[in-house]
Amino acid sequence: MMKTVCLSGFTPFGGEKINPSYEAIKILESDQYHLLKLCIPTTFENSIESITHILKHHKVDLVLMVGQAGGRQGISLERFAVNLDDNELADNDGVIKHESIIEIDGPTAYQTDLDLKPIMLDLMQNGYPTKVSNTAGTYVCNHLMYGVYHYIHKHHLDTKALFVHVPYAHEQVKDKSDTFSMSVEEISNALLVIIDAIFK
Ligand code: PCA
Repeated sequence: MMKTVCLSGFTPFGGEKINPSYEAIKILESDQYHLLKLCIPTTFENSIESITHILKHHKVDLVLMVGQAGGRQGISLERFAVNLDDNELADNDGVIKHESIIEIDGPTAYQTDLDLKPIMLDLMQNGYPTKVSNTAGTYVCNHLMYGVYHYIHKHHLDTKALFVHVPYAHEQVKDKSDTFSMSVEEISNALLVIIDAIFK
């Protein structure tokens, strides 16, 4: 049976014109997987629901959530989501959250069940610099990751989930000196390597 993969990226935020997370998903094609692609607004409100709505109506084997982490020097595989929104940067609704709990009845953190090391090794073998990250931050990406893990846990779903942060795309760093970037094509290929590694 063909696996169903829900792929989510975000809209641009923080003054950027593009978000490489969604640009990479847009061009990702595969005849091996059934892909459900989502572009999620970079807002605290309703971001989680964009994915839980899909999980309610489809049997999804993997949710691969992707976000931009400008300044990071490669792909980051996120290990933890914490039950906290806390950021100086407003979301795209203009909302700033300070020390705000995401799920009142949720644990302090969720940890991915996936073994991240083999995924990292496959990415490195394909030439993509990769790290396992122990924090997805406390902005909208962590918010989405936490909410989706909470939903999967609460509903005992047999759905794998991973959050991946990707660096800036080349076109975003033209006015930034000494900032790491990858092409959208490379990021897209790296996402496919991740999906293959998870189902290996
Ligand atoms: N990155 C932000 C939110 C949207 C995105 O692509 C983050 O890391 O929280």
